[in-house]
Amino acid sequence: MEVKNRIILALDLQTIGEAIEVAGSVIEYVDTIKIGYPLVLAEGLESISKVKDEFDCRIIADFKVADIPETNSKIADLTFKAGADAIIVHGFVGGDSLQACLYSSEKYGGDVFLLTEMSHPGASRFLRNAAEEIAQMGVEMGLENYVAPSTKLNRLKKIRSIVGSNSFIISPGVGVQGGDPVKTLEFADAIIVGRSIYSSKDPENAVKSIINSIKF
Ligand code: OMP
Repeated sequence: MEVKNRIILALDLQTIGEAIEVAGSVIEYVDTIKIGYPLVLAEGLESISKVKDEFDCRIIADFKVADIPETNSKIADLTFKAGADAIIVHGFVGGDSLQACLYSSEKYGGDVFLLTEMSHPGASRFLRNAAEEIAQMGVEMGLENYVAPSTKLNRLKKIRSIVGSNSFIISPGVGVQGGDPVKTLEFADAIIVGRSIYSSKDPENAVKSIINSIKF
């Protein structure tokens, strides 16, 4: 996978109008947009195809899928049918639940991103203890795509060492949560950025300054 400028826009807005406006102002620099619950619960699953059709971009559906295999399968099928190119799936529910999403992704020609450790402080209590095993499970199941935190560089580095240099890691937490784009990209292939772009008075300028900061 190749992500333009190594930046994924997290479009966590709650109206399709604002979402289209923000995406439109940065689409020259971004070809991959992450859409999750804020937009989909507010405006419907069709938000995915609305954004995709408007900008002809890659959509990663961030539904952090974490259910029994049968339900995971339904969620993933509906997500890919709605036009998503990829879906983010939790690993802590186990290999059978992850496998259900993988089957769905194969059916629809989409990708699965396996979420390992998370970027917020509270993730240290439970998820940290399982993150390395989750990443290892991903490797054993042939996963190519992973999510790991920019706010915990030592953990991101560890996850990279487990999944290997040929895997693709996208990393959230850059900006408002405290992650640094340059340091993150030492270990990740692309950064996920939300509020630093969409809450900025000038989203285009915000993206441009991130791009300038990561050019080296
Ligand atoms: P900002 O903090 O506004 O840049 O947004 C970060 C985005 O990444 C949000 O959409 C979060 O839901 C998402 N995210 C995390 O912040 N931390 C994680 O550990 C995982 C995700 C994610 O899976 O995308």
